[in-house]
Amino acid sequence: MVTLEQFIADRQQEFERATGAFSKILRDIGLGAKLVSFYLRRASLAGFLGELGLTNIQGESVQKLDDMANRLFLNLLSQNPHIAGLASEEEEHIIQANPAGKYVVLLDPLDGSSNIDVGVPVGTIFSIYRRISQVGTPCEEADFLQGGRKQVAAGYILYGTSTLLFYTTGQGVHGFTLEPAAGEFLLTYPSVQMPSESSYYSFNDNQLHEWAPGLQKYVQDLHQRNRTAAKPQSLRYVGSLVADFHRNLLKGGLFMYPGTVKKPEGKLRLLYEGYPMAWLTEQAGGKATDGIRSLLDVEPKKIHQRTPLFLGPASEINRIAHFLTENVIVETA
Ligand code: P6P
Repeated sequence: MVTLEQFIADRQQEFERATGAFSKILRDIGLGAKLVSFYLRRASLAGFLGELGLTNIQGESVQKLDDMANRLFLNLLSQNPHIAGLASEEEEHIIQANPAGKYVVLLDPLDGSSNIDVGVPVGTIFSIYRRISQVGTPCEEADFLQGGRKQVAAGYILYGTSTLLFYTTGQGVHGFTLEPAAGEFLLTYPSVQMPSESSYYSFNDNQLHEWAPGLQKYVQDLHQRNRTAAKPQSLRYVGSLVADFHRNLLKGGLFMYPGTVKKPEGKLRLLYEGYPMAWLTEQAGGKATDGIRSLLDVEPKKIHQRTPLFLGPASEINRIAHFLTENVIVETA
């Protein structure tokens, strides 16, 4: 049994000259995950479900559990001496932590929270950068807007049938399962690789008529391929990015949340949803784009910037790019 802390300690050289900073940051993320997991599983017993009665920067109604997870992670991480600042989906502005810290952390504290009331898995997503502003001074927005390829670590926690923590530092994707009896995350998924064949497709087609014509053709082509495929791909979409992504990471599948005519930038956030999931996808051998470009190369301009998001096996991602860039006529039977 290898604990998360031991695993990181054994691989310190992967992260920033073995300063121990990463292990301390991930330890605090792991502690936050254990506490959020505890409260989530008791939410309906403790009156934690439902809306807080506030609206966040995204214009969305804040669920009580969104607020709990946000405050819990921010309180924990802002006391970590290695963290200079934080950004959160639930906070309009960046949050100053420790000027002597060398890293900044971005969070989606509780992703998919509208699913909690119906018992569907939800998650936390994190992304870590080494700051570029002067150590010893307050962090700056530029520290958070370095671009996806400058991440030094990224990962997610899935609060599902078990509590899982998956992360990468650029040396593959590694997964851990919380053992409640020990209160430890134990290594259960070393060096994860996404299957090259797609078994699932995950997208909400309620705005299909507003998607780019090439993407509508891709969907037609997908259904057409299923008619003759030995193993047709199945639709699996629970509406929690972390849950949908995690299944597709392990089993092979496409997740996409495209833009529409009215909202070309789509719904999901670039910095604390797109970039971390894109890096994990690439590290697991998959491909991540905005439909055309590698998502990690999409330039960040604002903390809460949205982006179309396509994550999956290269076979499907390349097909999507082909349909989006060619006027492909799909043979309809
Ligand atoms: P829709 C949850 O609200 C979320 O931010 C992601 O976790 C999820 O992938 C997406 O939105 C679901 O959006 O429009 O299909 O409900």
